Amino acid sequence: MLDPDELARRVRQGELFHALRLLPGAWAVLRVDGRGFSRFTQERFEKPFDPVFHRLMVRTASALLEDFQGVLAYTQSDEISVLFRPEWRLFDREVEKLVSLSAGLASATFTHGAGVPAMFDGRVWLGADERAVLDYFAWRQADGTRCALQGWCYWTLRKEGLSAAQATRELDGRSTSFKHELLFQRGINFNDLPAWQRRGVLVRWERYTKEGVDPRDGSRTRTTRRRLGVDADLPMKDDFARHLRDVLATSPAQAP
Ligand SMILES: Nc1nc2c(ncn2[C@@H]2O[C@H](COP(=O)(O)OP(=O)(O)OP(=O)(O)O)[C@@H](O)[C@H]2O)c(=O)[nH]1
Ligand SMILES: [Mg+2]
Repeated sequence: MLDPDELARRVRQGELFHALRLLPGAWAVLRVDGRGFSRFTQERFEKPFDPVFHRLMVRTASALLEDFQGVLAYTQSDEISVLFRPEWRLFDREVEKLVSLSAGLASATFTHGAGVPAMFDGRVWLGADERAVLDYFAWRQADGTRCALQGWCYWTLRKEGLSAAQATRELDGRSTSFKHELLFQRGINFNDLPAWQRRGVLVRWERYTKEGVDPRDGSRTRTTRRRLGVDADLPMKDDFARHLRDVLATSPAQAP
């Protein structure tokens, strides 16, 4: 019979990924993405975009930001990116914990709100400096804009009676201006659609002043607290980067 300590030592060697940690001093983003949401949303939500679905995503992003104490969260379509500063130390920066817990919390929050089981995957991104962070979010926003245009064209054609294959073929390899024109011909100006659909939204911390009464002497008190706020009308490209820089520079630290 093997000594129990020896057994544990030997078996633990199989926990190969447990030692993996986020690189010290690096910025990190946890990104979760709805699993198979093309099919999941098909019967349940309006296409291409549904404000009810979007509200569930914002609620899920808020839960992640609050629970993991990130700086900000950005959501577009069925994905959420939560940003953490280099000095962030939760869960000892263990990758397995962060990826599994973020996917778990996202799945639980969304499922609770939707009332039907939904699953998210999770992954982690590392960046050396603020420049890399801005590039990351520029990339996710550009992806969101591209998919929003594609989604609007696809579902407009489907609603006209085209099959999935026909609509896909019609749009295959087409330029951005072709897609804008396709919508315009049908009375839809892509640039006038709600910003949350085209540019995604940001959830971030904001300061507010709480008024109260001191129970000891009845005097009025004012304390500064922080709460989550949503930027639902985001700018794009360089202006989005400027906005993110402002948020990073002014974001209130965790309340004592
Ligand atoms: N109906 C509806 N669908 C949405 C909405 N927002 C996002 N989606 C859909 O969510 C899907 C997200 O795309 P992906 O993440 O690439 O595809 P997926 O099917 O989730 O596949 P995996 O992420 O690889 O598991 C797209 O099909 C979007 O159309 C919405 O508001 N309404
Ligand atoms: Mg998905």
